[in-house]
Amino acid sequence: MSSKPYIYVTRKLPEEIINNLCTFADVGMWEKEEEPVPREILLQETKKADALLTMLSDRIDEEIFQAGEKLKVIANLAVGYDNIDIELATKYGIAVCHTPDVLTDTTADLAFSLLLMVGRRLAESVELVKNGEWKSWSPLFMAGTDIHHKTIGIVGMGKIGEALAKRALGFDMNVLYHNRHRKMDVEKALGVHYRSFPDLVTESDYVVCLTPLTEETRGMFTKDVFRKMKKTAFFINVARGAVVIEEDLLLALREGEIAGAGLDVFEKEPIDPQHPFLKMKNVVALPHIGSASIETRTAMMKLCCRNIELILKNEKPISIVNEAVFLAK
Ligand code: 8YV
Repeated sequence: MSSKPYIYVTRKLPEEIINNLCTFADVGMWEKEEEPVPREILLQETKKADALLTMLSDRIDEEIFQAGEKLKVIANLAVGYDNIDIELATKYGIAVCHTPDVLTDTTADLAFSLLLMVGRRLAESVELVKNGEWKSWSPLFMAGTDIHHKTIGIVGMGKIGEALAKRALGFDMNVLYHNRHRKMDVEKALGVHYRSFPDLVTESDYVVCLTPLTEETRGMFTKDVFRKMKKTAFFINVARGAVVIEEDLLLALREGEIAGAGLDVFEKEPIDPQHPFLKMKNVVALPHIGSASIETRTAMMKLCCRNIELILKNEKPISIVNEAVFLAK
């Protein structure tokens, strides 16, 4: 039997990444690129594993912690970790690592792209030309809404929020934000303005949700919130689908309470191809690609590997969620 630790990777990753893990561990991997690992296999592999490299689609709960008798670390390929029961992981003494920082700019780029897409009706315009429906010109043909001099309201002023604010300022937008804790240093450095959540949604032309999914934020965008928004305003979500009551958003879009939505995330992913969102002209839907650039996904994978390596060597990891576990050792 090998004396090396065993790492199980729950989705097919590039050879270069796996080779790097193989320098210090034995590695098992779910070989399918587009299908999540079946639960029974994940449980079986966890029994042998010192470390798991997981995806957002893997539910990591008590059953996993109980199966993982040798399990020391779970490295999640995402900055978010709402798929993992952190409190229990901590109780079981299992370190949970994630991938902040390396995806900040890429995710902010995507959020701002969605804003441009919905405001200037870009997806609709591309579709129209491709379908041979560009027949004439009229003064208001495909006229959208300006971006410059409009107000963006950022809900969740973490690192991605700050990076988005910089992009918005570069487009001459007025930037409002809401966050659990007011950030005077960011206000001073960037010239952005704090608002209560109700004031932010009332004043903004583009409301962008960047907040992590927690028990506090689950379902925070309700019909009352959409009703407070301007009828000309857009809602953009690059956080998690479950921060929104999707039925309420659908109703707000149908009844003209808001002008449109740009959604990178959904309560159920992949979204059902029959979902009513996908039939609406004023909805731009993306397949959860916030951090999906080759450079960033590579950096995220490398960060997961490095965190695993450090934890297995009993050294301080770069990005741990439940630091108490590491400090307790
Ligand atoms: C990813 C994300 O696009 O990091 C997160 O929390 O939601 C995104 O970066 C993706 O889910 C990678 O796992």
